[in-house]
Amino acid sequence: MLASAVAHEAVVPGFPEIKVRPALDPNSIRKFVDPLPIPALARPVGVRPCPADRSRMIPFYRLEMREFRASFHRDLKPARQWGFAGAFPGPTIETRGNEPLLVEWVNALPHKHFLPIDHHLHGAEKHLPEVRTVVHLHGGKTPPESDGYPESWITPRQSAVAFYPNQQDAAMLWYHDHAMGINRLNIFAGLAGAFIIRDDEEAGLNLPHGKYEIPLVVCDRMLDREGQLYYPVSADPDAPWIPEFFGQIMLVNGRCGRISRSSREGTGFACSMPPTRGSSASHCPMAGAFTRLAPTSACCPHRSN
Ligand SMILES: [Cu+2]
Repeated sequence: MLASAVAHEAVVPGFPEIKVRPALDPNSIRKFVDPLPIPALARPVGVRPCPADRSRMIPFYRLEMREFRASFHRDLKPARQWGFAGAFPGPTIETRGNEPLLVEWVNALPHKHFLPIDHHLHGAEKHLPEVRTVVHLHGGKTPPESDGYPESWITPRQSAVAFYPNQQDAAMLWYHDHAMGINRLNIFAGLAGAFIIRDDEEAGLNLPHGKYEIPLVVCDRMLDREGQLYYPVSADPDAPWIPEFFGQIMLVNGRCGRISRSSREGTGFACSMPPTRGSSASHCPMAGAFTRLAPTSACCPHRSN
């Protein structure tokens, strides 16, 4: 619906009711100059009794949602973002099937949102706190009380502990905000990260692993010419919600401009812009595809496109 056409005009073709700040022209971004960032691995801060079996001690993680500034490309100014542990994507949580863990999700965000809330939407009414978060593990088989129900939100300076039994097959999942009425904004701001479950069956496939396995978090974002996140709004300031849009910039692990990475051995890792775009639709708040790529030394050694 919307891509480079907005690079030079503040209109969305065919959607005059949507206001768009002058957008960054994706063709103006230098390609292959930034290395591929790899999200940090989350580390447990201790152990706690397992809610399902108090005699068993299980890893306990604590992840703070914080505001931070980081640029999406070396030629762009640092952009205001929200992220787990002050990063987008947040730290990758890695575990094994049937190895339960606990996460304390901490809301350490400001009290004011920096993206446009529509208070007419159900669950985002004016009398409610602006900044509300609750974390859902997408694809996780999670008990109801830890599943991140949209109305189980917490506000700044609150936290909630979630229990993830991980009684499921190996998979790459993702965790993300799920708060009623504003989760499209919270995810757009950066509140998402990867969650990898491993098992023996996956290990038996002998796939590339260790430093040869890189999680990729791919999503579309709309950036303005200053390199700042920009969430388009309707022409009605009282009701800024729009049904959907597609950002003109693709991010891979929080960076744009076709990132590249070479290992010390000189093996190239391919990571180019995906041909499809993710949706930032409010009712379908996918932050993007979560995938893992193997190194490409077999098919295109020493290339980084
Ligand atoms: Cu989800």
